[in-house]
Parts: sequence; C-alpha cells; structure tokens
Amino acid sequence: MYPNWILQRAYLTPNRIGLTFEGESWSFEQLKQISVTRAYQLTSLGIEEGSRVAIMGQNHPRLIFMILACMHLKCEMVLLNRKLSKEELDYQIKDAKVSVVIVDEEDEHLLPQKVNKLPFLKVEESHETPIEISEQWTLDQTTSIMYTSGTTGYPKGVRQTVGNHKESAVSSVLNIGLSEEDVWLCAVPIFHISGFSILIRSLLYGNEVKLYRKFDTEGTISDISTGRITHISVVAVMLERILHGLEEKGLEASPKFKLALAGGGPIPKNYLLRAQKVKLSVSQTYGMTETSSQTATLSNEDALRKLGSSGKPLFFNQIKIADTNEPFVEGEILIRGPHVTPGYIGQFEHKNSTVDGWLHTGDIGYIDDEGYLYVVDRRTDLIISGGENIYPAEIEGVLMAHPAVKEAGVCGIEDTTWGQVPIAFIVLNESVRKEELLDYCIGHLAKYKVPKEVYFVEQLPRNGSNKLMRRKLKELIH
Ligand code: S0N
Ligand code: AMP
Ligand code: MG
Ligand code: MG
Ligand code: MG
Repeated sequence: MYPNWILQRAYLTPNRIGLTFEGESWSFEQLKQISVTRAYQLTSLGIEEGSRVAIMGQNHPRLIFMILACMHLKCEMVLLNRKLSKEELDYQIKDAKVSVVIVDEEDEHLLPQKVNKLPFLKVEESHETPIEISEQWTLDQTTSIMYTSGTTGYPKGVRQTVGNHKESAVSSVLNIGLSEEDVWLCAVPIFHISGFSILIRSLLYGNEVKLYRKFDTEGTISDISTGRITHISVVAVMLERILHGLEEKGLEASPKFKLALAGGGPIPKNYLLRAQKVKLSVSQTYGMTETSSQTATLSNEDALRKLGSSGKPLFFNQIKIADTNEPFVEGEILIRGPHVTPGYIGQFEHKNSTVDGWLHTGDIGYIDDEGYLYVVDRRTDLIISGGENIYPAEIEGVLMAHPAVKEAGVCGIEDTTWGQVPIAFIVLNESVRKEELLDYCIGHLAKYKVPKEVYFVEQLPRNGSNKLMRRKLKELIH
C-alpha cells in the first residue's frame, strides 16, 4: 500500500507552491482542499470510486483539479486528445466504455452529441457529498489511460498504473536530480504523457509546475531567459521555436535554467548544436505512452560527446536490441522495467503488451559500445508530426470510405516545420476534386492528420501478396 499522493504531499509540504498559471498560484494544501471538494462534488453527481471516466479540457488549473479529484476517487481516467475529430473521440469513448466524459464547457462542442457529458462547471457548482477519501493506493491500480494509434488504424487504450507513474518519476529524478527551487514549465498537453508526467512528478517531488494553456514561444523564451523556470518538456517543433526566438533576440538561457527534456520523436542534431550556442541545456529522451514517459535519457554532460543519442536507460529500466548483443547492430528496441504498462483496455484488452516481460516497441535502434541508445527509425509506418502520432491506416480508412476513392495509400514525408507530414496517393473510381477529398478528411480526422498533398495515381505499389508497400509510395511523386 502507498499513501494517496495528494494527501501525502499536502501533509509533507503544505505551504509549498504546487501550481502556477497566468499569475495565480496554489500551494499543495490548496490543491488538496480543492481536489477533495471536487471529489465530493463528483460523488454527489454519481461518480463512483473506481469507475472509469473520460476527461477532456485544455491545460488549465480546472483540468488539474478535476484530475486530482478523480485520483482521490481512484477513477480510471481516460485522457482525451482534444485535437481529435468527433469520430475519433467517439471510438475511444465507446472502446473504453466510460460512464461519463467530464469536460471543460469550452470543449463540449468538440465531443459527439450522444456522449454522456458532465461539464466542469456543473461539478464546480454541485452540492458536496463528503465521503471518506482513500488514504491508501495500490501499485497495480490504473490511474490514467491514453490512446495511442496503431498499425491497424484502431487506437489502443494504454493503462498507466500508480506503479508505472511512481517508477517513472523516481527513475527520472535519479537521473535529473532535484532541488527545492525546481519549477517545471508544462506547455505540452496534459492529455499526453509528456504533460501528465510533469504533474505526477510534481506530486512526488513537491516541486512547482508552471502551467501554460498552450505552448507560447514568447512566454517560454522569457521564462527561460529571465524567469524562474528550471525545466521544460518539449518536442522538436517547440525546441526549434525556442531556439529561433532566443537567437533572434540575442538571448541566452538563464543560469537558473537546468534542462529542456526533448522527446516525442527524433530531435534534429543541428537543434542540439544550436542549443549549446544559446546555453540551453537539452537532453534528448526516448519515451512513449506505454512507458509512462522516459525510458532512456541522455545526461547533459554527454550532450555533445553523444550527439543524437537518447542516452542510457534510467536506473530501473532495461533496453535491449532484439536478436543481438553486439554494439552498433540495428534491430527492434525492446524495453523492460516497472514503468512499462501492464496492458491495454477495450478491444485490445487481451492483447499482450509484453513478451517475457519485454515491450516490443517496433522502433529501430542500436546501442553503442558504451551502452548509449540511438533510435534510428520509428515503428513501422508511424508518422510523427509536431509530436502527434499518425498512422497511415487511419487516414487510408477514411479516404477509402469516400465513394470516389477506390484505393488509398498514405505515407509521411519530411517537413521543415513539423518533422514529418502525411501525404496521400489515390486510385479513383470516379473523378473528384482534391479539395472535396480534403474537406472530407477534415470532417473525419484530427486536423494534423489531414494529408498535406493528394496525388491521383493509376495504381499503388503492392507486393506479390497484394499488400500495399508504403515505403514505395514516395517514388510515385515525379
Ligand atoms: C507543437 C505544438 C505546440 C504546435 O501547436 P500550435 O503552434 O499551438 O498550433 P495551433 O495554434 O494549435 O494550430 C496552428 C495550426 O497548426 C496545426 N498544428 C498544430 N499542431 C500540429 C501538429 N502537431 N502537426 C501538424 N499540424 C499541427 C493546427 O492544425 C493549425 O492548423 P491550421 O492553421 O491549418 O488550422 C503542438 O502540436 C504540440 O503541443 N505538440 C506536442 C504534443 C506532445 O506533447 N507530444 C508528445 C506525445 N508523446 C509522448 O507524450 C511520449 C513522449 C514523452 O513522454 C515526452 C515527449 C516530450 C518531452 C518529454 C517526454 C517525456 O518522456 O516526459
Ligand atoms: P507515443 O505513442 O506518442 O507515446 O510516441 C512514442 C514514439 O515516439 C516512440 O515509439 C518513437 O517512435 C517516437 N520517439 C520517442 N522518442 C524518440 C526519440 N528520442 N527519437 C526518435 N523517436 C522517438
Ligand atoms: Mg501516441
Ligand atoms: Mg499557435
Ligand atoms: Mg470508396
């Protein structure tokens, strides 16, 4: 048994600041009080302890209070990506069989109409039913569930347990270190593990989170160059915007600033070199939803010597390359450790997430002769655009459902802004305008998944067994 982290944190350091947002601050004691009140209100609205709920909202203290309240109730929280289309959200809500979607009123219009919604405001204005808040948590209890898209086109709901989050936070701090003045800037979405893990670390470490509604280059630059923040989590696009801003203004990172944790996809080497010039410490990390954030992280002292590496596994984690023990030999990256998900929910509930304890990531990499991991290719077909994952099958499925489309093939191409973007190749049944197909995609898919270009072709490259060869699609562009 482990103590309820919110109660424990408020007991240990009640007066320390836990959260700041747009000039307002909350101590851990205040976070406890508000979240307990919300838990009483959720109870009076019929949310039962241990039930599965979905939560959706922009980064905002109200979202944090609701998440903490659900943690008091030991609810399994499905964190919905607010950039997804109604159809995509509908799939997740149905697959997870949640009892209700607790939603920021501003986001209500993003949800399918038929969904059972509980607006934040209704909770905040509700009566309270005082219940006994669980003081004990168990490691195998599911805290959060995040959907990650898959090769089949059907996203899988990944369980992240109390144990997974705890191990992730402990391993992280054994590598990065901790001091009382640490302030972690959270400008990544809380609905991704990149953001959610910042919240978890704050509860365990007792450090402040400075929360942004959304990433804002100007604010971040000022926080990094003249502010109090010591840490930030970024994806490549955000890092590039920060570097560009610092360079343009002739600014450097403040000596107080300790680390930009950069992950969610490959970080171009020249960003890491530019970062050195503006005295911005950056550590590349390799992490994923299935591992509740980082598995390996490069320590800053190795940043130049091991440029491009994602570092060594954090203390309790292990990494190996499938079918080899030789350095520099590329193969599938396998991960083992207490931070690895116990499995999925919904239609993939019975799919094993590990084999002999090893998570098969599908990513390709190698380990050098000193034990440093290099990720060389992402898992099959995965396109990462600005830190958001896209699987070709999801887009192909939507395109194929259009009557004018006979066959569709999607792949990613390099893009200077987003890293990669999807493009589509179509064999037509009947003539149709590109714009109509793109509008159709906009109606069914998250904006970032809509192909940036559509090519009409005579046929798609297929192998002997008629399987689409996505890697050959690019050759069709003349
Ligand atoms: C990069 C971000 C901030 C860009 O968003 P921005 O600039 O705010 O865009 P909007 O104003 O919302 O929209 C403007 C136009 O741009 C389009 N657009 C927005 N985002 C994308 C995108 N990703 N790809 C393509 N287009 C995009 C909009 O559609 C809009 O278009 P128009 O003008 O046509 O309407 C934003 O994308 C962002 O926040 N990205 C980061 C998301 C993220 O956190 N990903 C990580 C997910 N992975 C994990 O969590 C596992 C790894 C991990 O844990 C980790 C990752 C990083 C750091 C640390 C860790 C860790 O291990 O802890
Ligand atoms: P997600 O499903 O959003 O958790 O995304 C995790 C995926 O992002 C991994 O499986 C990798 O394909 C990719 N990724 C994460 N970190 C890195 C990295 N340091 N280098 C290259 N790819 C990465
Ligand atoms: Mg994902
Ligand atoms: Mg913007
Ligand atoms: Mg069709």
